[in-house]
Amino acid sequence: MEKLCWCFLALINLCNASGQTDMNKKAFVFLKESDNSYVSLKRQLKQPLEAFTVCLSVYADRSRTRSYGIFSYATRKIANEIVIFWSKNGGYSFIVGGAKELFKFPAVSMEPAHICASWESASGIVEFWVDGWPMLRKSLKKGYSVESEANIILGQEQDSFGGGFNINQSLVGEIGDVNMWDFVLSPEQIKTIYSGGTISPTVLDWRALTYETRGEVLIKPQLWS
Ligand SMILES: *[C@@H]1O[C@H](CO)[C@@H](O)[C@H](O)[C@H]1NC(C)=O
Ligand SMILES: [Ca+2]
Repeated sequence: MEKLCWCFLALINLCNASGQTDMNKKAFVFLKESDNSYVSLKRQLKQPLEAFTVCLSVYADRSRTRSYGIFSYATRKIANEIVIFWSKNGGYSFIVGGAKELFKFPAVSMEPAHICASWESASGIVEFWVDGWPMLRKSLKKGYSVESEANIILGQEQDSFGGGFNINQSLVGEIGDVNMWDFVLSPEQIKTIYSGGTISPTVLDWRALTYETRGEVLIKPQLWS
């Protein structure tokens, strides 16, 4: 009996281990517009978030021709609980709890972008960093807390919990280095991340990622690292 239990535990460990992938220097690649290709990320989160930081690298067309979702965190109550979005109106939209701020950005570069976005409930301050540079701080949703039960999706923008995709908001390009913390990274820490260093992620860890892909999603070496 004891032996049987031990075997069972060993099996569970094996399952857990195989569910996590080190995505270091890899990217999810979306080659064309679709409303059914995406990556669903599993996170470790038990309590509502009073603060967070999301960092990622994205390589996609930053022009005025097309908007697309970059990071979509939906809860049962609010589809746009956390959203990072390229808006063809000329910048990055950052949404928390359904409230939006636009960070205007010159739409000239065709280079991969490194983005860090953070929010803290106590002050409502949102920060948005592009390639290690901070945009001016803004504020939204002071006193709010972000629900922990969420669908986190890359490649599509959710209009409902785990669905409601629009082909015209799909990501065409590549995304990687997606990490999330349940606190606001300091400016020094953001610079550390931007220059390739590590601050142990607490919510999503690119080096130990649990994910599922649907439709046509390729996993390829990053072009930018
Ligand atoms: C996507 O955009 C095209 C061209 O503007 C439009 O015809 C189509 O209805 C849009 N699709 C959806 C699902 O909004
Ligand atoms: Ca949408």
